[in-house]
Amino acid sequence: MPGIWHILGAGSLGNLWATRLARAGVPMRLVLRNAERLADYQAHGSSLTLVENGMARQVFIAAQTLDNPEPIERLLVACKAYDAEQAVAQLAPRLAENAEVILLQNGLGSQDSVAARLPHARCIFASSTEGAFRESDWRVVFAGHGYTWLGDASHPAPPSFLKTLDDSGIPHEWTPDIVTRLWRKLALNCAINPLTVLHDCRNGGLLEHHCEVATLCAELTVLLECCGQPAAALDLHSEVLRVIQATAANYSSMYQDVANGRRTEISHLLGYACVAASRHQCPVPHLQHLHKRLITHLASKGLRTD
Ligand code: NAD
Ligand code: KPL
Repeated sequence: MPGIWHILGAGSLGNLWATRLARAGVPMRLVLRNAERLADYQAHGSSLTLVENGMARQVFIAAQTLDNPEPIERLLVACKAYDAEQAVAQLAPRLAENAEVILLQNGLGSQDSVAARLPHARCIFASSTEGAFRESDWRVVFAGHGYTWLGDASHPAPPSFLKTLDDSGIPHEWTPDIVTRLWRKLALNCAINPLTVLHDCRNGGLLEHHCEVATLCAELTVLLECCGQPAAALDLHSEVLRVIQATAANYSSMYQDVANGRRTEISHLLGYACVAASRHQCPVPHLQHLHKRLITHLASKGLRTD
């Protein structure tokens, strides 16, 4: 069915995208995990609520389960990085030849795993600085305006759906350097997020741990260069300090996951960086030590360490 967007992952970011697209009249389906979840959605009036600048707006969106037979031409994957591959595998038989699959996951690793499962689809990677959280099921709060970069490292031509994003008011840019952007964001997240968890502080609290941040940035810079990502390494330390200052009052996403007893995306952030360092024989003792400390901390809270 040309033109229809299927949204897999009806969580914070998925619902932020779904409500804005639906508001602009874009035909779409939420793809829910099972019949129970679909029944719950229908009992809530088959609608999502978007809260933006304190104003709540209800948007009606059709939904279906993973095993619905409808073919999929365009799929937005908004699951966590650790769920993306398995969730997409469940939908793979429904994907049309040359379907477009947009991957919103943070960190690295999940995008390649998904792409390997879908050799006949066009996988488009995304990196977003927008912020959203779920106030309750089916109700999402637009918490931070930002930008989404999209790109396909193997095909530079932009897809036709960018016009739909314009019409839906989703700020975005098409970039051939999406992998560089994802590496840069991963490095920022590795320098900030684990330390906020271990020091139990807001991002601004890291200004009191200046030396630790500087040491991690120095190692991350060398790692990015070893991994063939020199552009992602440029002025990393200054950028990390800028982000710490600009988001001083915020709790990092990893801090919030831990505080709420949720699984973190550690394997696709710090874990991915440490594995890449071993593969390139790049010494990163402080990053490895940080990874071990974070794993110990997560385990002490009864949280998953992968
Ligand atoms: P979330 O946990 O709020 O939502 C994920 C949703 O996916 C959940 O509703 C979950 O039930 C669903 N899901 C998982 N497996 C599924 C399956 N097999 N079938 C159907 N549904 C399934 O997560 P989020 O905060 O929206 O984050 C999604 C991704 O976007 C993450 O990688 C995150 O790092 C990234 N991101 C989030 C934000 C944000 O502000 N929330 C900002 C930038 C990037
Ligand atoms: O992206 C972030 C996060 O919290 O995940 C920032 C604000 C950059 C901190 O690392």
